[in-house]
Amino acid sequence: MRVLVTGAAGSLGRVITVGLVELGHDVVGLDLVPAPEGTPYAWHEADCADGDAVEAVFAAERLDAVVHLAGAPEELSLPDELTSHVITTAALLDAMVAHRVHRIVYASSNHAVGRTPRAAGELTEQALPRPDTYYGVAKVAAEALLQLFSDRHGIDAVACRIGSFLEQPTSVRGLSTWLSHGDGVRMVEAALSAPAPGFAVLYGISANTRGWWDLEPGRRLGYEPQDDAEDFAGSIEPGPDDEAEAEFPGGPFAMARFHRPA
Ligand code: 15L
Repeated sequence: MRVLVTGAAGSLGRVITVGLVELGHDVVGLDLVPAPEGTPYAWHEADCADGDAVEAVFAAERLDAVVHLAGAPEELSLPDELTSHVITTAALLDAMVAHRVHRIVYASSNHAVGRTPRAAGELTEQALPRPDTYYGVAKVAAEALLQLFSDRHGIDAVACRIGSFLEQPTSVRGLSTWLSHGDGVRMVEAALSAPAPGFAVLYGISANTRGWWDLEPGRRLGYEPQDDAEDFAGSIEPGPDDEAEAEFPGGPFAMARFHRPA
């Protein structure tokens, strides 16, 4: 497959692009910044929030799928979040319809449902939107756009509600929410190749012993996580916020200090 990866220079993108190339895909990178030296595949420097710039990329490339990883990974103002996650997703979806590209894999986030009380039980794909921040609100709205374009235009769109994508877990929360680099690649590959998923949601975590997010929706799409954060449990120091962070999936994002006026 020839796959456009947005945010190719970011923390997800740097790993996922390498994994997709190793799996035999033809990658086209897209980012605000120039290609890192020695990048062995095509690259476009553009802002995904600029519809004309996105259209120009699609006009220049023959693409089979999009992996949309671009976006601010932290809490910003509401307008900035909407631009970063919703406007970019809309620009890509418009270009996909215009150029008959039928599949998008989206880096959504656990923060779309980050205020679902843990006491409500396992976090499933049926969880209603329950964001913990404006970042989460924007992820919810981006997922709604994917559903809309799936219904109206038959686009296959897999929203991966990613946990904590890191080389290794760094906190007690991470022992539940970790997504290893290898599993991240496996997750994207499954979401790219699952036959006719329509609009689908999966939880992007590894097979963590302490996980409490449903892995079944991912398994149905062919995502079989192989790593377990528990292997690192012995090296994690307890932190002062562990208990509070365990109350909601969003952990620190769900806590009071992340609140700001709209
Ligand atoms: C995310 O979606 C964020 O982009 C990242 O900064 C972390 O907060 C991560 O989730 C997480 O929940 O650990």
